[in-house]
Amino acid sequence: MKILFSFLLWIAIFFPSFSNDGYKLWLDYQPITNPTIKKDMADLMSGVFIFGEDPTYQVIRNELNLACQKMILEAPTFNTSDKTKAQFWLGTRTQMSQFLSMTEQVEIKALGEDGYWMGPVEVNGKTHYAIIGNRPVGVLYGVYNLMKSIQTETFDKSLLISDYPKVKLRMLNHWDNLDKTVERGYAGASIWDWHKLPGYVDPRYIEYARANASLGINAVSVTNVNAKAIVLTTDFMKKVKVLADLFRPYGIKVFLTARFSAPMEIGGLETADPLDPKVKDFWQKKTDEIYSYIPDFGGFLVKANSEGQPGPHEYGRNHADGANMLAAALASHQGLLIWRAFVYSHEVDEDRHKQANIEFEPLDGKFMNNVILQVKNGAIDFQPREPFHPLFGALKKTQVGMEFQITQEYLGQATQLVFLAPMWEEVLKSQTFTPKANSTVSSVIESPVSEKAITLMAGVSNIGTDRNWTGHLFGQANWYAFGRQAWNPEINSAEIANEWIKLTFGQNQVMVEKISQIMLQSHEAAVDYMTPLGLHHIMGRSHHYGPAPWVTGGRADWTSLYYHRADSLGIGFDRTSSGTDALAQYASEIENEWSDPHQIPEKYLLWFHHVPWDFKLKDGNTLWNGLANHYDRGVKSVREMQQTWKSLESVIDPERWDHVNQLLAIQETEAVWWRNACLLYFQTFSKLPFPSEIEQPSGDLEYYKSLQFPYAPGIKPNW
Ligand code: GCW
Repeated sequence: MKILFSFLLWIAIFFPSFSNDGYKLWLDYQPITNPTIKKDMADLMSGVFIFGEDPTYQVIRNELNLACQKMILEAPTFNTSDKTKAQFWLGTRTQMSQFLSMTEQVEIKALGEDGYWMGPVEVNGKTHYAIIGNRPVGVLYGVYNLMKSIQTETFDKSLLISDYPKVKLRMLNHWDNLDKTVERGYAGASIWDWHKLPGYVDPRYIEYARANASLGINAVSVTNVNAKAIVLTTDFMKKVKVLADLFRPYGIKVFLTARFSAPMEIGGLETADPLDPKVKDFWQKKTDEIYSYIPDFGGFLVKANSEGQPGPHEYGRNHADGANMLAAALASHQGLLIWRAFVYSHEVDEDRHKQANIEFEPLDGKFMNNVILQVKNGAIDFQPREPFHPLFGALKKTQVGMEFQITQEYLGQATQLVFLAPMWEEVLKSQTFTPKANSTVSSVIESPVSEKAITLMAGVSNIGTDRNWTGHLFGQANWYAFGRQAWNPEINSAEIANEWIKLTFGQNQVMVEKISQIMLQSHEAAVDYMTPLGLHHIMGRSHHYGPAPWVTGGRADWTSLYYHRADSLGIGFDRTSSGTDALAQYASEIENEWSDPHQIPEKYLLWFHHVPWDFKLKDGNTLWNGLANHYDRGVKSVREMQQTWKSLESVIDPERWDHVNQLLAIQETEAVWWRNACLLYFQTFSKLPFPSEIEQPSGDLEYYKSLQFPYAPGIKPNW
């Protein structure tokens, strides 16, 4: 048997030709080649003792079994009787207290409910390697960290490591509809099979839970924020209960989206007025019923009075009235109410950038303490690059959580490789100057505003039924990055890329560096060929696929012209005091600097200023030439990514190599399309020639305008 295993191992190492469809994500547990790490792992696994019983410990056993058999081709030995003989101890602080010094206990306790401590523990002259948490789930997180360090060959058994998440709720938001379509989903259908639940449990649910737990993701809302009331019916609760029971040992809580008008749609009431006693009663009973099925139900996520979703405004009430009514129903169960700040009204003719602040600033301090206001990273809508949302910092007495979008609605969907960690890092590191002088967006989301407040980072999922989960293999890196940044918003993108690449493709150093280079240049490249210098919202109508800066007609703030405002004099949206004055919503330090077109970081120039075509950029170029250079640079950068990938053909298995290679070819075509379409269109206003140093945009503007995409994925039904 051993000989056969060694033979297979040899083949696996020397022939990358084994096919790999990406299904196993970053938990593929390839055989370990480094002899020291392999020996250390084998030693540890020769005697494993788990203190006590808990469903999460069964998850740990399963994971160790799987990982060992794949990485060292041997199953671990679980010692159930004599802990002193075991090399490897796992348990909670209380379970292991008699073996820990006072100082160690204090130190571990300080790591909080999800933290873990791992390293050598001396007991009666014998050294055991221990992973200790305050709860079993902390131990599980430690186990995943151990597996990561073994796979990436960084494990050092003499090191003491402790870690804890900086954000309490690390959550995926699925925009999955009940009929298996996914709004803005590009990776196939929804993984939730509501029709077959509760009877049929797809094995994929467990793989999903493992992947999330390995990153520390501890909450998921499984239904679309454009919600259906049926989600709150008894039959549906029975289905959700199955998922909640499955996810519990992985430390994951389930949330549902609540449709504000549910009291009318499924409760037989004539109103959904949040101050009406019958409405309150409906929600209280519904909530109690959910908790009778799912005792640790997370709570509700609500989109109200936004893009046609019902909400408290219908009854002359404000967002706090609506949120607090639901929060009150959840409070006795320790449930949370997550209210989205992505609101903009159909009636109000106001710069969309300003609307959330206009609605929520007056309500600061009026929300119950189990309410979290979930704010998108920027004020418009997940554009390729946005300045941070002015609500971060503006609200001082309301808990604000971050909403990032992992699915690439505006960033190439599933045909483009765009690593999002650098974009999120840029937002998280932005200085807000409020509530404190040295505040950053990450410090705002990491800090609870009151003793009971819960901090939150949410990401709109990019997961679907595609065999590799995310459509584009590199979409997995964005799921991974989200989890890592939710755990620690201060982590840098290069570190995340490095980890993910090693877990996904192995340890070949040259390969790791090359893939890292591709990933780290990809976001800037996309911004360059899509929306450089602060341009935004110039994509195709409704499906949001490809360039369409010419979109006009219909609701103004759904058009492209509304945002770029190109004319014969110049281009850009004046949001200074001479325009819509959206800049006034930021701290004065920012307002002052960004109000000056010569001082504002150029990446935000056209977001806040309408400037003439001959405006001088910092490098001496005119705006027109600079714009053209950016578009062209983006295309060149994609070609570089393509070449780098091609150079890796011999070191990556053909299945994944070819998959990415084909998609990079599409990305190159799409980048050229963006550049040509946008530059040819903007030239109709600037009337200027393209700079000679760029590849001259070719093609016919009318042709680009005529393109239709009736099969583009991810469109909301009736949208
Ligand atoms: O980004 C926009 C999307 C809508 C989405 C909305 C939201 C769920 O185009 O599809 O609806 O944002 O965040 O609510």
